[in-house]
Amino acid sequence: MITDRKLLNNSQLLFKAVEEALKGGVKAIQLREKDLEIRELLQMAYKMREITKKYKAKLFINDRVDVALAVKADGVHLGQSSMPPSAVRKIAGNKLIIGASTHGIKEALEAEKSGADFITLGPVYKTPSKLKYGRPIGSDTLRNVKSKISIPVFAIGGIKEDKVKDVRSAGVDGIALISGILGAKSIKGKAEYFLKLLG
Ligand code: TZP
Repeated sequence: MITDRKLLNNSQLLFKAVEEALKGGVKAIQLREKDLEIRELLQMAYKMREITKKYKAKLFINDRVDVALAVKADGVHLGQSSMPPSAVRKIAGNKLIIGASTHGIKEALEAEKSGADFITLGPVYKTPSKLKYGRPIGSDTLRNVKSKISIPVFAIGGIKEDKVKDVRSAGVDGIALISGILGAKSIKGKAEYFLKLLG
């Protein structure tokens, strides 16, 4: 699950929501609050580290390698304008798992070549935030990328319960969600349901 505190009313509610998701079995949290100033982001990251530890879940920090290292996160998740995986590896060695956001086969191949440990690929479907994340790529692109790279691929973007079957049949290794879980009335219940569907 990826965070977006703007879907909740404040940061305290986000911490609660994350804890609910972890109770429901979510295995990893990516702290993605791109507009926060660094001090505030760091504070949130320390707190997220505490919560994820309690549930033995992984913590990823979006973009900021320095914050990821400072709070001893499990990994960092890089965007297309972040430092490339190869440069992050020079700083972090094997202290961080490196994820990379990709939107198609070209970026996926580049991320793998640059040393990413896994990629997210999407948006697969229309997302609530419409075109902010680019045009939906569809599940055929997932299938194509899976057949051409060997690092794990996580589908992202517009994934709701009714899409799980489609992305699974494309052979992806997992799914990454924001609103699918964070927008739910019962966050714990929704997380449990997604995990059941994933089998
Ligand atoms: N990258 C590609 S789509 C997306 C990101 C961060 C947003 C996913 O949000 P949602 O609510 O799960 O569609």
